[in-house]
Amino acid sequence: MDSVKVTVYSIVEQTFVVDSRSGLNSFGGIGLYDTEFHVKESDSLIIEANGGFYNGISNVQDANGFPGLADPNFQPMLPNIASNSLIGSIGSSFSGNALLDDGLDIHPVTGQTGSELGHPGLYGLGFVGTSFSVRISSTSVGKIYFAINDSPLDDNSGNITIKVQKLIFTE
Ligand SMILES: [Ca+2]
Repeated sequence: MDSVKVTVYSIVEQTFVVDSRSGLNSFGGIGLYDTEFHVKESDSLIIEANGGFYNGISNVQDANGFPGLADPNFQPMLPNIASNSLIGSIGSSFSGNALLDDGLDIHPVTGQTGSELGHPGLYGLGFVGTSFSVRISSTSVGKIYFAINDSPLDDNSGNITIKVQKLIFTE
């Protein structure tokens, strides 16, 4: 008799309203947004972000931010990632624990990768944007933090609504 492999998982879902001033104090922010949402090895993490905000100069349509790097005079937390985008990490250190999508991050309008746009990493390590997914590895477990990759942050207004799901596999 043939055996059938069945994958069983449960879903934990939570929604966060993240202030567009979220980010390190040294960038004018009110602090990183601490979700208190934990992930462990082999969980699948799925993030969807909705809404835009005002960055002090112009409206940012959505969490993908602007398709380019920031003005060198206003370097955000992750200068090689799209400015005004939603960024994330597991743990509060973005330098060591920035989230990396396991899909091919592409420009939301043109479909080009960061490399094709001449900015390797533009949609890479740390970039969450409007849509993100990853299977958690043993080296990245803990709490999820968010920030907006803008500088300064203190002239921003508005919130982004972020739905975070984890799929917990039980075999
Ligand atoms: Ca700003």
